[in-house]
Amino acid sequence: MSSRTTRSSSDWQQLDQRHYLHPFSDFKALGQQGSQIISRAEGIYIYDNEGRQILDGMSGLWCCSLGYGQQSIAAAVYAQLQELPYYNSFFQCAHPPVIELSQRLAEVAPKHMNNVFFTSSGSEANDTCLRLLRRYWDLAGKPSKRLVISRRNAYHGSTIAGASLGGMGFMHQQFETLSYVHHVDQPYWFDEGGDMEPEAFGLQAARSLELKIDELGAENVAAFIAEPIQGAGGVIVPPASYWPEIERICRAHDILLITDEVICGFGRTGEWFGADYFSVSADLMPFAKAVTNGYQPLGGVLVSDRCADVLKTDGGEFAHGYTYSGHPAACAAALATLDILQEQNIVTTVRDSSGPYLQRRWAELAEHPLVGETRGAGFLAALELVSDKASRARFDGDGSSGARCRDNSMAAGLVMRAVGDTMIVAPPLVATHAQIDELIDKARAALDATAAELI
Ligand code: PXG
Repeated sequence: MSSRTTRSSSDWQQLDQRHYLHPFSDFKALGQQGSQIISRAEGIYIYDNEGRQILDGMSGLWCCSLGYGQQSIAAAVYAQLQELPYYNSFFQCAHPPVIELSQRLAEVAPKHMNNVFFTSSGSEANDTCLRLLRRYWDLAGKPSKRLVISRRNAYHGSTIAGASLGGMGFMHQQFETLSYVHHVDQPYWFDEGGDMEPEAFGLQAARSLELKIDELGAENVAAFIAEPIQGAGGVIVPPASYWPEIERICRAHDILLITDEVICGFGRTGEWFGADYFSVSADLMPFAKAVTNGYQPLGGVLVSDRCADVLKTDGGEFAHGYTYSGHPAACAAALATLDILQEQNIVTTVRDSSGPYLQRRWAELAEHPLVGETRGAGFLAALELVSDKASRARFDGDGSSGARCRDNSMAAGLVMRAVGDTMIVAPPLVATHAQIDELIDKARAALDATAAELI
């Protein structure tokens, strides 16, 4: 065993505090508290440095959909590293794994999407969308279409473009956002729907897009971008009225529709993509995360024939690309991931069996005194912590109840994430019914412990 795995947790914590700047962290608070050291993982469980087993209710960070210990993915990466560890696709070159993966992705994508541009992350995929949009509308003879509309409380990554497209105010405060990105309402009925019926609220939220298009002028708007189900924003499943109206508005005003599939893609909803789940037709679909089961950093953009035909036939260089666009080892990981998803019928199992089971069991938590609503789709689920069910009132409104519940959940042996006072899970798609029962038992234990502290 290497020295890397034999240090004590406190040694790791001290070194960590001294040298490592964590993503999205309050460095000072983390330094005082010490980070939790996760040392290994197997199946749907992670293990901390003391060997304690924790059910990973978040699939890593929404990416390890097939769980851990998938030997065929590891082996495919290793074999690829030996055969051709790196070569680029610039200067008229290509290599077998990137070509094969492009074809395999076209197979699982909606029929009208047959081309793909690769990146190494979801953020870069969204940057790529902005570059594709501009190029497309220039070539299509409508160069004034340059504005992009997104939503409040969206998450589209943390590069300047990704974070500008995102609608997180606390992120916007820390940098200069892109001036050509605008934000409209989100379809978050529980927090913002007031006395409206969910379906009427869904229509109203969708129509905030049309109002914004009217304000900006359709001739100036390139695209609307949205997560089919907001993930980091709190697993916000829109009312059924929302997506058909969004699609109608985009088509009526000739505005391209981008569904950000970074979380919803590759079976998370029980369909291959979130756009399939809501039966909407997107023009661009950025993806990342579960495409490699999180085993290698890979993202990309699936491009509709409408856009690809213009880019390919109207010619000229698309001046965009990354050193690691289509990295062979990342492509090998994605191919092995697709093999498992397809050979083991994971997506249809989530749609027909394990997804409905998770949703049924999760909905039982709605009876808990702290829970104002449960919701979900496929292997995504959320619940709202409230002090009063009828009025949907929060305890403190500062997210502290959520943080307590998250800590109690970890103590109960379950990774459950808090987004403010919304608790969310996105467990590995391979979880069995018995493991779903275990997740529910642990979530209930976390709620009970939180209730004991709050009530
Ligand atoms: N789009 C969506 C919808 C995402 O959820 C990104 C783009 C960016 O992907 P990269 O690979 O650049 O991180 C994401 C990422 C959270 C959390 O706290 C969610 C993400 C990332 C980090 C934290 O839920 N999603």
